[in-house]
Amino acid sequence: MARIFGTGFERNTLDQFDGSTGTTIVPAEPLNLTGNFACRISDAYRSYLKKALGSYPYLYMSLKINIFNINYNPSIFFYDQNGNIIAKIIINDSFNIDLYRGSTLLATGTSPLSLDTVYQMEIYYLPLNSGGEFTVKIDGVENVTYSGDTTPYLENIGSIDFGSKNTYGGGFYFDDLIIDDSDWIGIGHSIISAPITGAGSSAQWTSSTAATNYANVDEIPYSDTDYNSTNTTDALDLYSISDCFDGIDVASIAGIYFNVRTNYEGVPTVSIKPAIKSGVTVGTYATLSQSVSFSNEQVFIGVNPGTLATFTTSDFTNGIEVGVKAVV
Ligand SMILES: [Ca+2]
Ligand SMILES: [Ca+2]
Repeated sequence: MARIFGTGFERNTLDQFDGSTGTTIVPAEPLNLTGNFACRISDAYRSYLKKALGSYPYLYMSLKINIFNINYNPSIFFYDQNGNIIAKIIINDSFNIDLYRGSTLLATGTSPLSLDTVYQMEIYYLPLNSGGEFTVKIDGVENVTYSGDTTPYLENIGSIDFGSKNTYGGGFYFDDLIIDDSDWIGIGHSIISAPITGAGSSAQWTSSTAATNYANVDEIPYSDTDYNSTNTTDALDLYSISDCFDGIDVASIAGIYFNVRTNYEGVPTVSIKPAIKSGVTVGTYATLSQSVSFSNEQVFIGVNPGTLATFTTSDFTNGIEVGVKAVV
């Protein structure tokens, strides 16, 4: 399992995406979606939300989708790394799922969807000129599949549009987006938030304000006007987080999508790693990329650094901490 990206929109921002028209964050609860927030792709023509990915030979994806208007045909577009449209999923006028290679219809599902209903849609897309595959499952059941030539251009996936900025449109809500480069996601996945709620056991970075460090990084959505900074090797900032599983029945925890906004000024001599403290152990993870302007970075962490096992709900009642460490 290798998670590429995941979001439940619980940060109340689209800063992890790469362009949009007609896309907003909306309350999740009235839509029977997860947590506090979900994403709405407008039903106006050419409404979309783009996620740039780089270049992947194939991808698996899962999202919860709730269609509210089919006028412009809710759609998901796949682009190669050169920006060519290589495939698309279209909810057609009969509410069935159409699979396209470029502009060529490949296959149509026979189990139509309904309006105002939450489905878990899983997608596998392998763009190859021969031997490719394009499959959509609904609630764990295969709805439509095609094998053969699945790309008119390159054999890689560079970005995905939810909705469309070319033809077609949106008209749907979605949530709990998971992108993986190794296997089907499986049904029953939800993404909830564990917001920063207080000081942790280390505060070695410098607050930009008179406030305690955690208060600079606990905003939902984020604010870049207050922040913590350091240029000192090994400086560790830790924050306590909410017991996000309190009152929620959870079978298992796949992992933590750890999100950090970073930038640099001057010439830094250190890099930043996400940190998790479990018991007395502080685990650090992949170095975050930084630039002169703030950007959002995400690291997926599947193993508790203290127990070296998958996370459990008791990790959160036992006071797990999150933060950042400066490293050379
Ligand atoms: Ca959500
Ligand atoms: Ca802030």
